[in-house]
Amino acid sequence: MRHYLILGLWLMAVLALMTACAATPSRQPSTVPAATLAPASASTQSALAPAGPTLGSQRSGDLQAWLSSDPVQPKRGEAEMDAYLLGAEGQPVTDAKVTFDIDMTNMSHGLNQVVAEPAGDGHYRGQVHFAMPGPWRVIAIVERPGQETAKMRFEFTVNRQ
Ligand SMILES: [Cu+2]
Repeated sequence: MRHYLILGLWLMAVLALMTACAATPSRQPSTVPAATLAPASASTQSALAPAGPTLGSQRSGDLQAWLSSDPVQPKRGEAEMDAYLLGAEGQPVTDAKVTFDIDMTNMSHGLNQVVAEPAGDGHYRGQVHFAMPGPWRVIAIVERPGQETAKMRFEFTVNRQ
C-alpha cells in the first residue's frame, strides 16, 4: 500500500512538471518581432565589458566601445584615456586608428585632438589635458580599413581636484 502511495505521488509530480513545461510556450507569443531582440553581437559584447569602472559605453554599427580614464574620475589636468573596442563577434579590434576629440560641452576650448596609441587587445590609450573642471566630452573617432569611420561620444564631468 505504501509503495502505491509513493508511486502515486511520484506520478503526480511528473504530471505537474509536464503540464508546467507544456504550458510555458503557450504563454509567450509564438513569434517575437526581430526588432525587439538585441543583436546577438550586442549581448556578446556587453558580456565582455572591461572589468573596472568606465565613463560609459557606446555602439556604432558593429562596433562597441568603452571609454575609461586614469584617474578613474577625471580631474583638471592630465588624464590617460583608454578606448576599448570590440567587433561584431566580440573580438578585440586591433587594426583601428583611434583619435580622441576633446572639448567642453558648455563652451568650446577649440580643436583638441589626440591620436591614441594602440595598447594591444583592443585598447587604445592617449594622454589628454582637461583645462578646467566641468562638463566635458570625448569623441572617439575610430577609423578602420575598409570601414566607415565611427564617432562615439562620451560625456562626463571633470572634477576640480
Ligand atoms: Cu571651459
